[in-house]
Amino acid sequence: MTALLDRLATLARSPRPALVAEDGACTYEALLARAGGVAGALVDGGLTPGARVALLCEPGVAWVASFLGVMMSGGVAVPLSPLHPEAEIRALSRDAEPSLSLVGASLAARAAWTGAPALAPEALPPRAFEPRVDERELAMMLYTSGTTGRPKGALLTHTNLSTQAGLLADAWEVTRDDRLLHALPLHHLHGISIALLTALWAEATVELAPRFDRRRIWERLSSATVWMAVPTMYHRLFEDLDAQGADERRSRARAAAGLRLATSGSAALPVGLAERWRELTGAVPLERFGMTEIGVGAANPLRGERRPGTVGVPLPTVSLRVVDEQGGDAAPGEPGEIRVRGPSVFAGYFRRGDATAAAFADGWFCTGDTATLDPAGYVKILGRTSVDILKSGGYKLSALEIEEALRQHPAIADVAVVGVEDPRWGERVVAAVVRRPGSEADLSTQALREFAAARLAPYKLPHEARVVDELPRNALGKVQKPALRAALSLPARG
Ligand code: MCA
Ligand code: AMP
Repeated sequence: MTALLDRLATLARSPRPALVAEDGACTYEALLARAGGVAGALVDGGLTPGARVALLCEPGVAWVASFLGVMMSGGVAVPLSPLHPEAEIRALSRDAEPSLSLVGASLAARAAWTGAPALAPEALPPRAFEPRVDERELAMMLYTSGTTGRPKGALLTHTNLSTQAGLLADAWEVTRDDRLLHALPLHHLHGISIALLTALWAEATVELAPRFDRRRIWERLSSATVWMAVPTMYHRLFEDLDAQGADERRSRARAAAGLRLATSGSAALPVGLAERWRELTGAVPLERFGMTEIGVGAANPLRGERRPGTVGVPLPTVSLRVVDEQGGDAAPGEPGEIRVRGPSVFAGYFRRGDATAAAFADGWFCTGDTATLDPAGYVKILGRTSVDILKSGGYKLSALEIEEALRQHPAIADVAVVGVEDPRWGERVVAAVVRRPGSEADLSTQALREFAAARLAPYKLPHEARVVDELPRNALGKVQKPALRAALSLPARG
């Protein structure tokens, strides 16, 4: 058995509230019976251990029961997003080759996109199910964008997920008395493992918001003890707060100050935002650094000194180095690449032995993040080594993937995508396009967003499109993105 499933098995009779969501509320007992129903149906449906199961549901009880059910069945959950258009779901499903899919009733019309026989989780009768799964087996595959045009499937084992949930529940002292307000998407590690599984590990209650709705989050904060977010969410909450009258602002400040813990991750939290949160609540958000492939690597302490502008110190069991260009440990204060090793580090990329091999050096996972370590061990992230990886609103985006989608446009002869610093999104996506000679098509930002929306999730669409005569290229034909930025009068990257 696995540590996480073991713990959940002990909660199979727990009357405590597990979830409060749009599609209902349930106790741990009810949640685990529903998850057992999913696991049983998958096994009855012929699922073999290690086979992939696509998961396409709105956030809610059905999503969580489906996810836990796949884990219990010995299958590998592949969470897809209702935000993704048909072309993206089809492309990810072609890569994942799921044996079965679990598609929520409200999304039934999309079941065929997964290319697998679909079960509706709401229709499966609850039942007791005893998992027979080993820690070393795969539990989940998450698609993550990278330095290639196509997202890669990152494979996480039961050990990875158990370790991550246990580490964070300990570090953040999460208990059954906590209530986590959860508004993160459920197709990335932050929403799934860092937030949801950490809370379930501790028998806490999770309020799953159907989406991030600023007004609603302010309303619901007063009944929560824990809030986990990306920096853009803090920015959005302040935008909404600033639009309120004095009385409302005071009442919201009281609600936020009542939280036991507010965390920030997935992208750099600007120091100004952290300070505004401190003015409002008395404490800066607890900022931590994570990655799909490693879970949370470093975090500021719950009780000790939180240093704004840093992501804190490595968590227990996480070995973290900052490595200089010569491959040795960088001196304190000197920049280098963050490399990580330990039981939370993933098992590799699905059917991409080449990419997996390239991601490790001597057993250490190479994050592609540049950072310094100070003498007290605090990690300060300076940026990413690749110009082709952007972070917008906490989502990792591949410039190459967006370029590929825009290149399908008949009037676009050439295209390059760059990220530009932005107070709301962290980075804003700017596409420079070269018009095909003789074409008269509309290449405005709006027109290109509409064109690309059929191929890409809305959060990957360019915020801005600029038509240029040509792209600066070097002798090998590679686009010079720093020169392009300068030509567009865009600021250099941080
Ligand atoms: C929404 N839009 C975006 C983004 N989000 N555009 C660019 N980047 C985005 N991130 C688009 C919408 O489609 C819409 O377009 C317009 O912007 C305004 O949308 P709105 O609904 O107002 O946005 P929002 O709901 O406020 O969305 C912001 C958000 C969302 C809630 C912050 O981006 C989000 O959920 N981000 C979380 C990502 C995340 O979980 N990352 C974790 C990766 P239109 O106007 O055309 O309709 S895991 C990770 O990084 C590691 C493990 C870690 O350390 O955590
Ligand atoms: P993802 O691949 O979506 O899991 O995103 C992981 C990446 O998010 C990391 O490699 C970092 O570049 C970035 N990231 C996560 N947390 C932070 C943080 N607190 N500060 C800066 N960057 C972060």
